[in-house]
Amino acid sequence: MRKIALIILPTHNEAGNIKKLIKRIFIQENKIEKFSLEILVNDSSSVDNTAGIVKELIKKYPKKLHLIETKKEGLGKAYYQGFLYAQVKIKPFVIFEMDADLSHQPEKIPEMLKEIEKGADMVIGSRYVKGGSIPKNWGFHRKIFSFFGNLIIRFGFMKLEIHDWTSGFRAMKIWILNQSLEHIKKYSGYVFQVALLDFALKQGARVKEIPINFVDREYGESKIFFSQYIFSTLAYLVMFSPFIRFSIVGTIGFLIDFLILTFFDKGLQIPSSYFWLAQLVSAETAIASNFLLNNFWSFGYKKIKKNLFGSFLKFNLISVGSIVIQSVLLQLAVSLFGRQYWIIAKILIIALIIIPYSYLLYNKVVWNK
Ligand SMILES: Nc1nc2c(ncn2[C@@H]2O[C@H](COP(=O)(O)OP(=O)(O)O)[C@@H](O)[C@H]2O)c(=O)[nH]1
Ligand SMILES: [Mg+2]
Repeated sequence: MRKIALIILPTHNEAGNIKKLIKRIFIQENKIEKFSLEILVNDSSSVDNTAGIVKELIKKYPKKLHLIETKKEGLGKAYYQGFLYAQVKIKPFVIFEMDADLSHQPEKIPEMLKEIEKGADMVIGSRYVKGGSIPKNWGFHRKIFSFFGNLIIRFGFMKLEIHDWTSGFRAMKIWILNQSLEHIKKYSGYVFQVALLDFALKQGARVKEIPINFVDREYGESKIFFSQYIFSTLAYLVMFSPFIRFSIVGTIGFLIDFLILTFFDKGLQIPSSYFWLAQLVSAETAIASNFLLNNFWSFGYKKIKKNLFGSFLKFNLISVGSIVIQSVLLQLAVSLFGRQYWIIAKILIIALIIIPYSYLLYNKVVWNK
């Protein structure tokens, strides 16, 4: 028996595109061995008879073409409703997200399914890998937003290996959706694409990108609102990026270290010869606080439960490593450029070396789920 691969097409006024697209999708079945294709159109408040055209086509493909009609509440909401319907009524093995304006080429569907067969949990049709592209005639601001938006997200999540976070052409195994529906429910606009991919990665999904050439729509117009998109994406990053949380935790650690040392100095007025001990206590308290906050918050999605102490020791070693690196580099900088530059040198060393060093090692050695 062939498994079902369901393509969800959200539509809002796509009368000029939908018929052509559905035909082109079903033709792909000839090139696919292991799956049968079905389509679910979620049409929201179209006034150009998009739903009427789909209803006509259902007569031709009664078992394979489905339609739901909903209120227009944004792309994320439209997919969410489609996923729910699919989960209950269609039970596919793979679900595709795809724009209905012919920007995404149905001819890529067989290749994406091949990657699923080879073991990927999610396949992204990517505009930003070798061989992929965005339309040449896109306005300057749209190119900039799309390109830099992706770059910021890649660095924000420190997941450089994924190039196209906002692509709306994806195939994924149903388990990803079963697990992430609760999480993505809150995101109605385009940021939902970012939320879904972020969540899938945190669940351990194997993600594969294949190049696509994104074609500009011929009929109708784009419904994207850039300002809203940018704002919600940044808000999502601040809330969920482990890297940004890790940076906040680091700042808190710095303040703790500083406050405790000040307390020893001004509050307890310890003798000067005991400063080393005070520094030891304050640094270790900061390290412990960093460890706990990272475990329960920054890396909460891969929290360590067993052998917490062993992990804390590793965490300490990495922290000691960062102090040693700082000492060596600061000494080097002072002897090369002169001692008047030590503050700038220290800031640069922390930003360019210590933060990436510790983030990487914490991920690889301590929280290495
Ligand atoms: N059901 C539904 N579909 C939508 C909504 N907003 C956009 N779409 C569809 O989502 C797809 C992508 O939208 P589009 O405006 O082309 O975005 P762009 O390609 O990023 O400019 C198209 O198939 C639209 O018809 C919505 O609120 N509800
Ligand atoms: Mg489009």
